[in-house]
Amino acid sequence: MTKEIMLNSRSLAEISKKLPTPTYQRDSLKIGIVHVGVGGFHRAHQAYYTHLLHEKENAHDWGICGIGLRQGDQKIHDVLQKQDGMYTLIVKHPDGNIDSQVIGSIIDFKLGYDTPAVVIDQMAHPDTKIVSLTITEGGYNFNPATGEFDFENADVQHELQHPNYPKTIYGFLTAAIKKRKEEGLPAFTVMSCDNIQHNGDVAKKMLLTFAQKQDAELAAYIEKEVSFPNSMVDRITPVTTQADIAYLEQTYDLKDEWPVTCEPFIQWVIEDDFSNGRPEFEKVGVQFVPDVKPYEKMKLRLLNAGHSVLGILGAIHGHPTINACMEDEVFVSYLRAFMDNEATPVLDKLEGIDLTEYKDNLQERFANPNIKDSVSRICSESSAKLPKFLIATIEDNLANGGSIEYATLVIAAWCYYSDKGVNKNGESIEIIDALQDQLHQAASKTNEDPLAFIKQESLFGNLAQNEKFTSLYSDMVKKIYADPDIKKLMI
Ligand code: CS2
Repeated sequence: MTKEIMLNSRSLAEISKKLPTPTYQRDSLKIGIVHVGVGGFHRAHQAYYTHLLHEKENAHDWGICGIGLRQGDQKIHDVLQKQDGMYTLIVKHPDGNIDSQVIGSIIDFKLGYDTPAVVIDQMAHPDTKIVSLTITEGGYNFNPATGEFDFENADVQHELQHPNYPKTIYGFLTAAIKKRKEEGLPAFTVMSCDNIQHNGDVAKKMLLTFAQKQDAELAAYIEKEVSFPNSMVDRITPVTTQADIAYLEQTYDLKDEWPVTCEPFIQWVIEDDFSNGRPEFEKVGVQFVPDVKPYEKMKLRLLNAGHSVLGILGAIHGHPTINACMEDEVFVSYLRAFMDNEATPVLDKLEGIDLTEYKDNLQERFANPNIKDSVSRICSESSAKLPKFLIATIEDNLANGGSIEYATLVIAAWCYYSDKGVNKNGESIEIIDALQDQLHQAASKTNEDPLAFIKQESLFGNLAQNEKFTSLYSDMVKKIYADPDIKKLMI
């Protein structure tokens, strides 16, 4: 048996005989980007674009330091420490081809949950120019229905009292910005890379609201000095499986404890608004635009909402993956009808984008048989996703007199899913949601009150008062509870 090669700096020369590895001098990179939330998506997207830039030219001001703020980040920290920040990106094409390469743009990793000063110091370091975020929709700490900052969060309460021991992103950002200000260093840019409409504006509003409670003078400084560009980010990145790890071992004798797999498609559209300089990402395909909002809306309301439509309905039917849904004609037609009849009519005008082509392309991406994106990943944290991805479309259509039936079935199915936790065959569904208990409690009252689930105002606003919606919804809920064979309701 050939000897396994561990992925780290010492074995790079040997690995480079088998697959592409960084050709730039990693040890001369400075940390210009401090990135919070080093999940698969960051590693397949921003860290990949940054790697491409390093490959292309000398961009040594722009190494990345990964940051984990939660205890759950220990594992990625340990793996990346062991692998000197490197990992393999496995790009899976629809025709079965696979390209793998070693990515080198992450050069350090720091954990903030029990040593916050280490992270604050890194953010406040003179070389740091950008703090970027993929902290997921839930990490922004706003009430989905009102859009207002949630001061009831216990971690927020803690950090307001102990500003040197922050717990959420807001406590870390204010501590670091304050330190930079005191030391006379220019403010960094806060660059949100999450699937939230107006992600930069939301990050700004939340940070300012928090800072105002903590230190009004600092809040005024942030408002004046810190930039928050909005961006649209896109690359489907399923959860890494043991099979992906085994693939690298079998194909390249390479031992990588946490590679990332993704689709070939990649897109990043961002506003050119940076407080303290930026990498020349346009050289590697990133689009800089004056106003990213219409692009974000298009992506969230078609791709992310389309995913949720397939995910929730697929979970109840018993399809394990998104590509399995796309092998099912009923699901394909349903998805297209939702996109054409409900999502598209309420999008903003976009110069130069052919929406038909965009939707055709989405269908091809979802159908990629090698991506095998699990419906459980797609359905995870639906309580943070659906208000923005799907419920917003229902609200827009109610206001415009448009169709709501395709999206409403998904909400009714989400109620059944949250209540029963099983698919139509009675097999249990893995549900991952921070609000799972609340969702389950509300949904389980459906028999007594068919509207119980949608009366959760923090998710549904006042939809429970809209007669057009409630009559359609209660009819659908009754039908699903009577017979959960969801496909019968999709035809
Ligand atoms: C997915 C996204 O779970 C979800 O919300 O729709 O993770 C999606 O794969 C990415 O946004 C693609 O860019």
